[in-house]
Amino acid sequence: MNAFPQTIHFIGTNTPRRVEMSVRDLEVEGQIPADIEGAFFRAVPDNAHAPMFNDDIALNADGMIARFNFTKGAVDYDLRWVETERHLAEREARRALFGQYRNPFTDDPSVAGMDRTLANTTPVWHAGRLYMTKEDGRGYEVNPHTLATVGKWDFHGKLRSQTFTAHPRVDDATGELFFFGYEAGGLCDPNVAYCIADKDGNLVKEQWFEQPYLSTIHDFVITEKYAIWPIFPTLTDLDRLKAGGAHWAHHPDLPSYIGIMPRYGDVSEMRWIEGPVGVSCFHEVNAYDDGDMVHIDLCLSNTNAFPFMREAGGVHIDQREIQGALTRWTIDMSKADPKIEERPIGPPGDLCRLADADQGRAYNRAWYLSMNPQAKGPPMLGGPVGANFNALLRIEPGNGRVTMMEVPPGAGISEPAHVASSQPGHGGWLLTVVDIPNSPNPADYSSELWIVEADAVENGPVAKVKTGMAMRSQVHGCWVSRAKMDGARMK
Ligand code: V55
Ligand code: FE
Repeated sequence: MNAFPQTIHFIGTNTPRRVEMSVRDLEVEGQIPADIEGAFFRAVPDNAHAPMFNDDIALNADGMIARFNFTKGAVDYDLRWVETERHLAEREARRALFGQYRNPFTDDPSVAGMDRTLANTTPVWHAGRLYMTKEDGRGYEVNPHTLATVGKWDFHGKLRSQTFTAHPRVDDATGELFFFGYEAGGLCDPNVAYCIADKDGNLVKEQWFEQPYLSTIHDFVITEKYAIWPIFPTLTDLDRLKAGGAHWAHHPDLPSYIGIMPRYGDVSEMRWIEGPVGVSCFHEVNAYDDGDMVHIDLCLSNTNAFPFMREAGGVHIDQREIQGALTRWTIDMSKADPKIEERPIGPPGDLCRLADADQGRAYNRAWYLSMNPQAKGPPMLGGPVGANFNALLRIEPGNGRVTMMEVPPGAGISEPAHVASSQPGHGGWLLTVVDIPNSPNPADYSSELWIVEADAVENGPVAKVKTGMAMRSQVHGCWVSRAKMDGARMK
């Protein structure tokens, strides 16, 4: 049997597509700006096989890596499976062998002990190498030219952590990669590995610390002085996993925390600051320090945005009832007992992006996705939470100025990538895939790549790449300039 369940995880933009491809010279409407020379890599999880369990979720789909390659105004498209150990074992067996999301106790006995990571969340570029990452395992190196899988990356045998976050941070000024891995010692291990790789990709520091509870640490932030882990009460539990239960359950009665330490310091300097109860966040926009004050900007909501993580914790609220805001947390590090001061700085939303040069520094603009309050009709189904965003926002966090790009009725929009401009004073460009419905059938839509002026999102796209296809939902993406592609370690 190889039939897919008809749940939210397999319909709309989650409809299994499962096709590797290479297409040259996609149809382009309008003019591609000359600055856009390079590759837009995207993680688009898809299902090589029907799942073992009918209640499977979109986060449990095999990693695929997509690339829009822009050269001289033309755009080519390539899409390949990430050939993880798991993907290859299932390809050989011609069926799913791995069971529930991040629960090895539900696997076929034939794969006991095998690495379960799917490398399906974020393409990461650092020091001339491309990785596909998922927070439950190490990254897989991928050849950026051929998209062939090279293998699991352990920093030339130096990395101890068994996991690598899907949200490392690169300091654009120093070229260093700051990253972490939680459950670093294996399933349900409370240890978090905090690591730094230098601009050449050498692992120069790895230290482990314990988190206060077994939370999902999806993202973190750096400033010029600090490394900061905001953590939220969505927790795992070994006994629940052994009983065949969910990896994550949200705990509405527990507090959030911030772990903060000097970014080049020792983990013994970590300070834990208690935050609001029951809240949730998957992505931070940015953080920066200003004297003793540290500002952390987060896509915060009053409960977990994933229905299956809420339900596993007994939280039953409709997706449309979730409240949130782009939120600034400020702490005064000169205090013996710093408190979090909280204020909203923008509408609710997620999938935030920043110009590379603004990472960890005071900044005056960022972009993220939201629900347009004026949009008529239901959103495009699909994506990790089951409904896609339908508005792209540009925010000036200093003054709260917000501008919005709308999409056609019923369309969905995916996380943009920012491309810097070579012209001084020009804010660059955003690339974002928009899925536009063709009929009431949720699987019937056309995916277009829109090119938008980053400082004038309200004007809509200056060019559209018409793929002629319905593409599976993206999670995250990254832009790699032609100069970086030319400097890749792999040829
Ligand atoms: C996220 C995505 C994941 C995952 C955990 O976007 C969290 C959040 C695509 O996989 O495993
Ligand atoms: Fe993420």
